[in-house]
Amino acid sequence: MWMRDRGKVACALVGAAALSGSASVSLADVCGPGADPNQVLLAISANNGQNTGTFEVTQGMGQCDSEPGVGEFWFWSFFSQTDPIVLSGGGQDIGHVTGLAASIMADPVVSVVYGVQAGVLPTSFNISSSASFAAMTNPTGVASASNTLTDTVGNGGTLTGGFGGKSFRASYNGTFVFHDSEENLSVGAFGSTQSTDPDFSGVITGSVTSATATFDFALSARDISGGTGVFQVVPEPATLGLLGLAGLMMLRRRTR
Ligand SMILES: [Ca+2]
Repeated sequence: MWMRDRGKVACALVGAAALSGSASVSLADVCGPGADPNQVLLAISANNGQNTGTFEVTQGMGQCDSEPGVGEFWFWSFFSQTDPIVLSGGGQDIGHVTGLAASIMADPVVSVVYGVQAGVLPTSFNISSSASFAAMTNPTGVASASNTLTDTVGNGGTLTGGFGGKSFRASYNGTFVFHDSEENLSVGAFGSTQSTDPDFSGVITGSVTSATATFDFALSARDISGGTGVFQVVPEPATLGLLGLAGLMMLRRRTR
């Protein structure tokens, strides 16, 4: 599972490098010498209508690293089917987390990966990762996500998005919505299904200083959902991105 996660991180890194040409935005708040180890960079909460359980990942729990041509990035991950993170509150076992990961890359890119199981009651989950960075003017946003629903009980299942029928949101500067995606899901007995909403990109007019990737959904009792969401904010000019992509393709050809 660790290797799979590393693969996802590597894919996102390559995507980021291709789109932006070069890593040009510093992650001073995330990986710089003044970064606060207590800063929460990833949070998950579960609510069953009676109680709420939360788990937070601070900067200090993860690692900063850098790779040539990509720049610096922070990441943290957890995967365990047998020993999940239990989200509890008010003496209740509200939901389980079997997988959770986040990475924040220069340029910047914010991504979250999750695997959760609802408790004995229908459970609402919120999983969110956020990063701030030096202001960018009129950048291009790229939102990409996918998630799944599996019924484990044999009574069918539903996943209902918390953003007006969508379960993933890419937002910036705190509360400004860039794009919502990933439709409501439903399955029959022991069924499994996956969201099909396409990726989305577009120019964000004005100054952008933070990016947030959030999943929010209600999940039927004891059922399972997993997903990946990525929000990239690519500095202009966009032509640099095309040149970067072309350069990467040429580099790949040369190395074959
Ligand atoms: Ca079910």
